[in-house]
Amino acid sequence: MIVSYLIITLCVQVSIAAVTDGYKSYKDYKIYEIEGDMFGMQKLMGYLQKNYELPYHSRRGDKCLMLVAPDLVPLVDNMAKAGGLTTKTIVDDYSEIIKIEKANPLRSDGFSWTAYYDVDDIYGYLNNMSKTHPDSAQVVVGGQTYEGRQILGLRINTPTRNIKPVMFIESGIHAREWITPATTTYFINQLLTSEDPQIQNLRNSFDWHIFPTVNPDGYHYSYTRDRMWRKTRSKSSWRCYGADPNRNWNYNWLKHGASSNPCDYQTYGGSKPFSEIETRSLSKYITGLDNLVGYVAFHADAQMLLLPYSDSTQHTGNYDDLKQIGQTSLDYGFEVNNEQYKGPATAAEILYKASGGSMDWVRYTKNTPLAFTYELRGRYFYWPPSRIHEQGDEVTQMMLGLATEAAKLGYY
Ligand code: 0X9
Ligand code: ZN
Repeated sequence: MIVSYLIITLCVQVSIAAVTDGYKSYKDYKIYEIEGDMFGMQKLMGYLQKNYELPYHSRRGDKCLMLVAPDLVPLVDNMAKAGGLTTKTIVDDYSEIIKIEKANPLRSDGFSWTAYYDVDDIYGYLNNMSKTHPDSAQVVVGGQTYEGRQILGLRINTPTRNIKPVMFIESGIHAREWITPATTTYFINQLLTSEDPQIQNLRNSFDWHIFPTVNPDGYHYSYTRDRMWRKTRSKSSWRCYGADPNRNWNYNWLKHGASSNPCDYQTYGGSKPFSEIETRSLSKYITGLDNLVGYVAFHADAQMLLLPYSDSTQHTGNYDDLKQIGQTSLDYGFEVNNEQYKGPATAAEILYKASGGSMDWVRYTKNTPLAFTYELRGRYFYWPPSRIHEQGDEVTQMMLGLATEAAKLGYY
């Protein structure tokens, strides 16, 4: 009784300390790298997850990265010591990282790839591109959001007599994965302005439907209120908000790696499949696409290429082809920055089991042959704005590799 009272008091104090004027500054929050005994690690993580809201934690191999509130530091230090674990401070004050990301938000010459922008600026960029390339690019509405926004994308379909295969790109479904909308607009820019004949050929080969931010409410909230926000912004209970839009699709909903607790900060699957207007409306848009040959989702930051199905280690249908196409895609990407991605493999094989995701629903309901999820690079969702172009070039080449190998195997 006394212990739980203390825990509740501590939790309340943690949230009060961190939020000023509705903006969560993450002042003095630390990124800890915790290493050591597996049993001790499980105990520590289990305890923290049960009793506190951890805004971020990620496990890679035997190391764990965690964002620790200043009030929690003594507790984590003590528990780690008792469990035979070592802790190392990677970032002393996470608010400094957020400041770097927000520096120089709008350049006088308009949109760029040396800064991160809020939704309206991203949408402004899409509108500009449709105006400057009226014959080939058109703004499309993929769906609606809880807060009344539209999910806007750019359809790039250069005029030809033939009907082209459709390639869909979904980005930013997780609000805090900022590198994904930035990389996606970079890719759009490459498709529309590159003088490289291979990229021009890539542009002309498909009817592209590209959505840089399919969770714009969440992204705006992450941009203006809470950098670590991942979900949508619907009201899910009397005091909690949002569902994980990559756990809300109607395929094996809530079976693996999803929470049924509306207050879960990370993976609440929603009250029912497609409870979120974002996933519901976007799924209708996708249902209406004839000739959908490819569905590509961009996430961050596990540096992997994932294949369907995310909650299974079984190899489905054209798995061998997907593996070959995915490997070529990664090889093309590697040429740019010598960066190695894990996979291609299912999430269940190399990350964790997760049901209710978009790629799996699309693959299952539309039997879309080319279905991929790219986990881009970064750490604790941070990627320096001055280096967005690195991942932009990498992804452009990855898409070229994907298309090249898929063509070789006769997919279009
Ligand atoms: O958990 C996720 O949704 C993805 N990882 S992330 O760290 N970006 O949150 C993995 C997605 C795997 N794909 C599907 N579940 N469809
Ligand atoms: Zn994600």
